[in-house]
Amino acid sequence: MNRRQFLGIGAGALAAAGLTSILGGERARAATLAKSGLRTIPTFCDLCFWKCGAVATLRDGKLWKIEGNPLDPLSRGRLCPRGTGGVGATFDPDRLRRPLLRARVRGEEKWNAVSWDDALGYLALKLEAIKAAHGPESMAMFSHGLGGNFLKHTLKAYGTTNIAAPSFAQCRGPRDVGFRLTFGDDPGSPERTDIANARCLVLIGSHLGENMHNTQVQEFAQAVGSGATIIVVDPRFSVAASKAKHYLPIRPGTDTALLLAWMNVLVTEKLYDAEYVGKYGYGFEPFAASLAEFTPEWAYPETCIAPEIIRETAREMARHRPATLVHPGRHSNWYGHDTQRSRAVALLNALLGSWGRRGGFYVPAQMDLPGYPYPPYPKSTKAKVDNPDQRHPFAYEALTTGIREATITGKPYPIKGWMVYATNLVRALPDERLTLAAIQELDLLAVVDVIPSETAGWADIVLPESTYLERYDDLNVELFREPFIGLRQPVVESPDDQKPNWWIARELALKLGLARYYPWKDIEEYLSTRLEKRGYHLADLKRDGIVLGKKQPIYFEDGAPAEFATPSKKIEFWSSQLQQHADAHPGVKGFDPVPRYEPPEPCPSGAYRLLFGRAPVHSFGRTQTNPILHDVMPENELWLNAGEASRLGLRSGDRVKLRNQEGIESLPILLKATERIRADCVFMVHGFGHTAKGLTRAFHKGASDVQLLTRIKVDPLMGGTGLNDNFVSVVPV
Ligand SMILES: Nc1nc2c(c(=O)[nH]1)N[C@H]1C(S)=C(S)[C@@H](COP(=O)(O)OP(=O)(O)OC[C@H]3O[C@@H](n4cnc5c(=O)[nH]c(N)nc54)[C@H](O)[C@@H]3O)O[C@H]1N2
Ligand SMILES: Nc1nc2c(c(=O)[nH]1)N[C@H]1C(S)=C(S)[C@@H](COP(=O)(O)OP(=O)(O)OC[C@H]3O[C@@H](n4cnc5c(=O)[nH]c(N)nc54)[C@H](O)[C@@H]3O)O[C@H]1N2
Ligand code: SF4
Ligand SMILES: [Mo]
Repeated sequence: MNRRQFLGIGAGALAAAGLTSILGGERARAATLAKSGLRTIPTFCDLCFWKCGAVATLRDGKLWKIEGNPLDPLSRGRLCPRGTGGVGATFDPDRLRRPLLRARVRGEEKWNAVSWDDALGYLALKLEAIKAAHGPESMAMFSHGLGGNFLKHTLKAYGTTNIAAPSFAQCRGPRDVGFRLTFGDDPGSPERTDIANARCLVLIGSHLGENMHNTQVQEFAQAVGSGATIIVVDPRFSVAASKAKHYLPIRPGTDTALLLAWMNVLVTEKLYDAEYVGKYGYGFEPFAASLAEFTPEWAYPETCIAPEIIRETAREMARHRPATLVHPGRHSNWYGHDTQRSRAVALLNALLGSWGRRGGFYVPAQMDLPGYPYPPYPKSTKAKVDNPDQRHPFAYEALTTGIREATITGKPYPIKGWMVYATNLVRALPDERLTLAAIQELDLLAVVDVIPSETAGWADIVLPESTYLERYDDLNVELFREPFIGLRQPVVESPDDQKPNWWIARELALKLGLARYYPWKDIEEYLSTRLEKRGYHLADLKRDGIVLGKKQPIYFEDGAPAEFATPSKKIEFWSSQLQQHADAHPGVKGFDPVPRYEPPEPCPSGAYRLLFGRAPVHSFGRTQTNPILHDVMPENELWLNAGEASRLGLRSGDRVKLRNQEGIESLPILLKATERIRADCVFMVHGFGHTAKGLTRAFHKGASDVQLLTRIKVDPLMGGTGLNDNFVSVVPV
């Protein structure tokens, strides 16, 4: 496949990367600092999943600050605001401090502190009981991020295959499936977007600058600085829109109509990259014919984007091709037919010839570092529970919401235990009511977290983890422009009785009689074993935080392999896989081999479509208690069009509540009356409105979008949960 693996060769590779001088400078700087009582320790950030290389500075043995590691290609020496505020996680007074067992009723948030031995002993007993009564598959695990690797290993060794993360069905799943159907590979994480070299960048609801994924934001600034044309499509005038030459305030949910019309212009005006399409394309002729009806005039009443603007922006994209990058987005679960929208984004890029080209999508590489040689996991006789009968045939990762459904219904077989690592399920999955209903069916809910989240509040057992600045984690073997390995290592000690995930996972395995799955004694031994296999040394990574591999050609024009892992081995303008599925299941909707437009549900009168997104200083619902980040943004606001606000007699600074289509009300939220949003929708930053009592700083500050997202549109192809068909009225408080 396209996942190119290379043997990186330490010093030689560094010289090739031109980084030896930075490396020397960094080592000299560390030596100078040491003389003045300052000590620097490299690691990588965990305030989100971008995993930026960082350097922490200790002053008199105490954690002082954290900055980017200049050697690291992701951060290039600079962290985003969240990463910089990361030190706050270590002295957050709301932190979990010791293992807790539920005192009485679930959800009451009353606990008894116990020893680790008792906590893990209890957990092991519960796991054994579930296995004995229902089989190990009835224990499910939810996990988000690298830190879950060891616990997943323990649970697989115990015998379950039901392991899921919200990053698929609630995040990038539709995008990845849409791109895989088209190019045979997905945009990846970190995305393989060559934003820095784009001459034209098209952002469709990718709100870079609010969405703070560091490398992308830095490259976005570079692209703006070098005069690239920016085209932003968003119902809200985002930060990115403020940098755009063309801002298209689209009617929410109509992006596929715009994409089809853009492609119609490129094809009818013969502006597409005919050579590229001829060389790599499959099924272009019928695809081109299918576009005929989707003229800019057809798209106008759907999108509210005038035909001349659609033509002008299409021509502008063509002028800069192949260095025109139509960003694939990331959180792509919007309206329930999102894989098809993402396929349209992929096809537009294919017409522009940007996949595999400079200024488009580069071809990433990864260091060849094998996993630890563990014994094979026990074989399960049961299929995974989340996607019975493959009803979503293109889901290639497990569906969190599928496991939740099986937990509620007991079908295809019962799920009796949840192990939850670093995901706040109650707030990450839409329709909180269903998550709580599922929890009622469990014999065991175990949560590993750093703060007493909403999900921890419902748990039978809560295990306090050391923060990322207090622990080792698994290695980050990144698939990126230049291959590299990053190390997370402890910078300070945990203040109380918190433990790192690897320790928890290993101790639990020992209690379950699974010692043979943990041949290593501690994490350093594990890391060394993996590294030494390819001639790297833990000591080098501890000193530099990173080892870089050899740069390889990353564009087709420079010799990167142009391979497409689709059935035709080409870029599929006409999807043979979707065709096959449609043929086998006549009458089943949504599997058209070329994207079709499905209009969104109309907005009821007097109501607004609820949209949500990110703020630069917060990550989801995980940073609101961080003292530093809380101070910068203590609560969220409701963006409402200024005209609508004045019609309702409301002004900025008023407190309002939102009431959704089912009458569910939010907590009070501050109003922001603004011209920066269309009149048919409202917007809020996700992650606020905490209701867990232990989150004292964040408790009842702002409102939660999740509580209002009770109508879910499921993507037939891959089971993603479209969340943008919820409508709210604004009620003064
Ligand atoms: N309504 C709505 N739902 C959404 C989204 C949205 O925008 N709106 N976004 C979706 C997207 S794109 C995603 S990716 C998912 C994200 O969903 P999640 O990954 O569930 O994100 P969080 O809600 O921040 O939950 C992370 C949890 O991990 C805990 N945590 C933080 N650091 C550590 C640590 O070091 N160790 C451990 N053990 N725990 C830690 C936090 O305290 C928090 O409880 O949510 C999805 N769901
Ligand atoms: N600061 C910060 N940065 C983050 C994160 C974080 O928690 N905090 N989380 C990271 C993660 S895991 C993810 S998945 C990404 C998510 O970030 P992105 O993938 O960039 O975007 P979304 O959250 O889906 O989209 C929000 C934007 O889409 C617009 N929008 C809503 N509906 C429509 C529509 O119908 N059409 C169009 N064209 N636009 C629409 C909204 O107005 C908003 O500007 O952010 C990442 N970066
Ligand atoms: S993007 Fe920001 S929060 Fe995420 S890893 Fe990088 S510095 Fe940390
Ligand atoms: Mo995400």
